[in-house]
Amino acid sequence: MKIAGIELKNPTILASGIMGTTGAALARMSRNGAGAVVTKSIGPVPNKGHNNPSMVELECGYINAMGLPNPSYSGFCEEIGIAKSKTDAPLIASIFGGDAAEFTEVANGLLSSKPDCFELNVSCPHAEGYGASVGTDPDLVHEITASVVDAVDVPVWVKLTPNVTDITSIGRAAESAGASAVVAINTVRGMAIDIHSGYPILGNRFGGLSGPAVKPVAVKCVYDLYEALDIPVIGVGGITCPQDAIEMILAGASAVEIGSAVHDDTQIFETISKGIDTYLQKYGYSKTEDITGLSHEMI
Ligand code: RRO
Repeated sequence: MKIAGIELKNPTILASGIMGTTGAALARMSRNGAGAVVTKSIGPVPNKGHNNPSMVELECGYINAMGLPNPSYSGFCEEIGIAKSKTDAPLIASIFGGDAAEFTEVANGLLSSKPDCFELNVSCPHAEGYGASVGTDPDLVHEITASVVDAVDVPVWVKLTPNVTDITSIGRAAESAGASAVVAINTVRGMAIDIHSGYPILGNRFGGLSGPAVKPVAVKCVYDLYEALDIPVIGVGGITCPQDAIEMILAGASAVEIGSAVHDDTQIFETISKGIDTYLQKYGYSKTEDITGLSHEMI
């Protein structure tokens, strides 16, 4: 299936996160059935990230403040090369920066490793100067997206933050700047406190919530973006089983990304793509596109 400029093996994609930190891990996820894989976000300079604990499991999902750890674009090119040599699944490079010039520098710096697509991370909820502070400003999102689209000859997707009043205004900014798709959502800003010590549990004190708790937030964002935009929406947030993926597709997703659930089951891509096929057959549809956004007709 061709979506937003790339040929996916199936509609399940590894979301950006720690499973995308090395070429070997990316290749393993693709061997486990991912239709495409997204790298951990790569920035302009090497960064060791926030202090531990940086990721903690809660009852309802995970909370993290990894703090954008990465070896910079020059350090990561080799990992992309390794991933690409071990698999034929499309590789999507997630990148971040503080402004259009930095995003474009990172994209240009990765071009020699030939990623199939770029995903612009303008949405990390706990990154000073990066992330959500960038992705809540439609003018900045437009400028960043336009600059990267102009610099590269592969599709550019933009990953949006739910930590805004109106996600569609940010989606429209990305679309009008030439994005091939928007990806919704990055994590929801949150916090957890240890009641015995009184300390916030994350080294950074607050962070981004993912997993089942955020699924209804993601479904609403995908639903609204599908209504507002003409480019594909990639749905991500709390998908743990085929039913969750189907719900996201009915809301308007052309494909889904899976992040937190991979930590519990690295075979989840195959389970979910087979489950989607079973659902399509049961209700007499031939492809995922036939049910994308179907819930919008139910009025
Ligand atoms: O590295 C992180 O702390 C991180 C990133 Br870049 C992101 O986009 N979302 C998130 O929850 N954590």
